[in-house]
Amino acid sequence: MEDAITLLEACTRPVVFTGAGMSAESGIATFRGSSDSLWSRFRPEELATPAAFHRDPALVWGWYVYRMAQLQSVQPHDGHLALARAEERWPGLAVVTQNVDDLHEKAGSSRVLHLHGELMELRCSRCERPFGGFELPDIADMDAGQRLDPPHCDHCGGLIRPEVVWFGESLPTDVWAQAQEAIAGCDLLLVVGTSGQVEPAASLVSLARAGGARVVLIDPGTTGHAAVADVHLRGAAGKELPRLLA
Ligand code: BV8
Ligand code: ZN
Repeated sequence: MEDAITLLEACTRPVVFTGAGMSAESGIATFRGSSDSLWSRFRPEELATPAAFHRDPALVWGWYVYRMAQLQSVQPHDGHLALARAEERWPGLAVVTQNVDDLHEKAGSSRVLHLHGELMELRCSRCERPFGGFELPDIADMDAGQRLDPPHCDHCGGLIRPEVVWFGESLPTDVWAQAQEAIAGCDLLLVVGTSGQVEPAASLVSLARAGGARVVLIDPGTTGHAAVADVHLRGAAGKELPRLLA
């Protein structure tokens, strides 16, 4: 731990890079690994793709409504709060996240870059107009596999979808450019809770290394990123971040 603390104390331009493991202790299942993971019931290719939505909109929309409803009942944990407080030490601290939940914002982080979009933002799948006013059901009345017909756009009648990046879709160009710029210029990348299996997000760690940054990894498991980390804190985000950033 002291190595990681020494590295943090020496850095002036850190950036944080988070994945689904960052939300695990708030009660949101990770994508891979854990038994109750979101993917254990459904494979990513089945749900998080344009083809899946086209083939079975009710299954895909029902899964996202379940995840949106779940988000209403979860809170950021001490790790999110520690990252938000770290802005006092590093004003403008960028949190580059693969997560589509709003837990970093709820904890108070003010510069969050969502590489894979945001679950609570809805838009028309045809004319791309933003869609507001969707009445979320209570999570208690739902089950993860429930099928629900998506609403229709009141402008063109297209099906409404979440503003998330599906497999095979490009990342939002402005967010991707900002993330690359922040990470290429950082002197320490704090990588928290990502298996490093999804591209191009995972390539950001090598981008940091290429820019000469040190890499501190927080993950109870081993991941591809462990091979390039200067320090690997093998613990949970909710425990390690408050200790590291105290
Ligand atoms: C793109 C939003 C190109 C949706 C997500 C074939 C066809 C098409 C593309 C591809 C292909 N083959 C490969 C690709 C590229 C593809 C890809 O990478 N596929 C993978 C599966 C091989 N990527 C894409 O398609 C991307 N787009 O390439 O576009 C293109 C270019 C030009 C023009 C057109 C297209 C888009 C990828 C984005 C997909 N969307 N999410 C939704 O959420 O429903 S990805 C999804 O996985 C989430 O965003 C998630 O964050 C992300 C990555 O997973 P992780 O965050 O790493 O989470 P995971 O569960 O895997 O790991 C959790 C980790 O936490 C573990 O290490 C665990 O040990 C740890 N942990 C657990 N508990 C804790 C913890 N750590 C700390 N504390 C704890 N308590
Ligand atoms: Zn429309």
